[in-house]
Amino acid sequence: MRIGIVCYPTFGGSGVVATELGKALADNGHQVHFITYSQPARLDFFSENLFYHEVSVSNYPLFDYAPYELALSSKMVDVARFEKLDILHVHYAIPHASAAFMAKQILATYGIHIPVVTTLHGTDITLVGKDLTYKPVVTFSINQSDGVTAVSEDLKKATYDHFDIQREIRVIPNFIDLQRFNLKAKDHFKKAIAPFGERILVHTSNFRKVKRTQDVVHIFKQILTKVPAKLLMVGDGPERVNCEALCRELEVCEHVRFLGKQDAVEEILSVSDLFLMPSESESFGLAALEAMACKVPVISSNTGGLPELNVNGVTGFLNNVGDVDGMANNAIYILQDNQILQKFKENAINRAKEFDLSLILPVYEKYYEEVIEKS
Ligand code: GMT
Repeated sequence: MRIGIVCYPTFGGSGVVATELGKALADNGHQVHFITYSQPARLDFFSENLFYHEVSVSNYPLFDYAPYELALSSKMVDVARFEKLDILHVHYAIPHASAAFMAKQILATYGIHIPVVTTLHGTDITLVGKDLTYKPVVTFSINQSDGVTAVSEDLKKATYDHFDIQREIRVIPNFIDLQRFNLKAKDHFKKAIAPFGERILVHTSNFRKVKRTQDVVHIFKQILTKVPAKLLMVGDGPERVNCEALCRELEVCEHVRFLGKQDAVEEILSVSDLFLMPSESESFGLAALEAMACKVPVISSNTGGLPELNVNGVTGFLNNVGDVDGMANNAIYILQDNQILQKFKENAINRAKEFDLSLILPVYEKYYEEVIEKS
């Protein structure tokens, strides 16, 4: 197939999933055309089946806001026509699904029919999408897509609950490339971070409010009272500065390292003992799956799609959002005993294997075929 993929080319989960899917499809012999405003973060190599088309938005003094969506639709039309795409797959509804709808209408005037698949990732539904500013357009463009997928059962349910959706939403969970995410021998790094064999906790995110990153610091403070430990904070975003201030206030700075945005997250996860994800909402929790693939159990909130990934008492624990004490106690339970920790680590990696790319890729391929045939 010739597949067009539209996504946010950033470190965000939806962009990562889109890029990894495109790479895997290309490896499987499909021709994949990425249409984004800059080179996706994990698309930094050459492959004969991969193409990248940059959307550039020309500005004009009249525009307070440059019309990105129009530039994107125009680029989709151009790529679909000249690369003879069979299908367009857009990740994250806003504004990709409506831009695709517009492109589809324009392509029809050239006698070209191209089916559109929209994958819902989370905040496009649970946060931004249901904001009245966007809701009518999001509802319309989901209904107009030829295929709609959601990354968890919970996100599917949230979409039906919050929007008037008339079509089937197929759940295709996120996946992990176990060739890349696996336990790597990084003992020297471990020793540098935790010279006295302290346990290493890790959090990775975009440090937005929805991630409740300050809870991470509070949980860690409690863990420190029982278990010698270090905390690695990976990523960057608006809440980082507040987390740094909280570390000073709680006097835990000497045990916490803010590493900023990192490409080789798997190396950091490889030295870690426990992953903390106390998010307010999380449609899937890709970062938790990445941790599990590197044999790291997860303490997470009991929200959104997280219970579909993190099995309570098996691969980690789930607590209500904001239950810092509960999360700290569960973390201490896992970290205090070597045998318990090892058991949770084994369970985490075994669970991650259920989301292996090789299992999910054919599901997407079959879904594309189904959508093309039906439309
Ligand atoms: O979590 C974010 O803020 C980024 C966001 C995105 O769209 O990139 O992540 C969402 O999509 C990921 C990939 O499907 C999911 O694993 C995340 O759980 C989801 N985030 C939220 O629902 C908050």
